Amino acid sequence: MNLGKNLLKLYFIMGSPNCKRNPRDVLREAIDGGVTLFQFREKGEGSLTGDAKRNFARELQEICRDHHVPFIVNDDVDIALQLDADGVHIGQDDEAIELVREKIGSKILGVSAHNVEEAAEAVNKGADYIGVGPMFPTETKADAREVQGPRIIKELREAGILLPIVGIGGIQPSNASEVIKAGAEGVSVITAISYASDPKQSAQEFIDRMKES
Ligand code: TZP
Ligand code: MG
Repeated sequence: MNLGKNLLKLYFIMGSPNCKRNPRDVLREAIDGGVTLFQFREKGEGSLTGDAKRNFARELQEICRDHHVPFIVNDDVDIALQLDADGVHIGQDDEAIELVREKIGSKILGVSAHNVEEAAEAVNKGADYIGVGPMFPTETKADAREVQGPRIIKELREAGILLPIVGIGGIQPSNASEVIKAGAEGVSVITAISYASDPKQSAQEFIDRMKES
């Protein structure tokens, strides 16, 4: 699928463990501030499973639908298909890329990549975009790899990777433009928005600061 030019610009990722307030309100406010794409990532301590996970996903999907923001599901291809989500994001330890592509047809497929080899494989196997990180130190993902910095995005571009890229990990309004300048189409953000006292204002700040780059 050819992703719209600005679809990846401000890619908000969230699950219930990432929120100190009602996640539905956090998502609505973040969208009001300018989020362009949303990923449901229900992971970590206290995360929902089974029917509760699916029902919660459906609620967030409806909020996205009401605001015309595409809804992506992390890892869980079954839920994505049951809900007719707009896409799926998988990591290197999840199901094989080609298998997921086969299951989801033309839905959006995002793949996490950490080096040129993984990025090239994602391109060859039909990913629509790649997520690259961690850009900066983060406490949100317990098993995050070593910080790579925006430099890795520049390296991927220099190696001929043309697929849309989003940076991830420790991204704040203050460092987002470094990621864009390195060659990314957008930034993926969890806590800088989900923990913000004012998610709308945080999202707006991201958009404003990225205009400068
Ligand atoms: N993958 C690499 S870092 C990360 C994920 C899911 C966590 C990003 O969260 P935050 O709060 O934006 O640093
Ligand atoms: Mg995964």
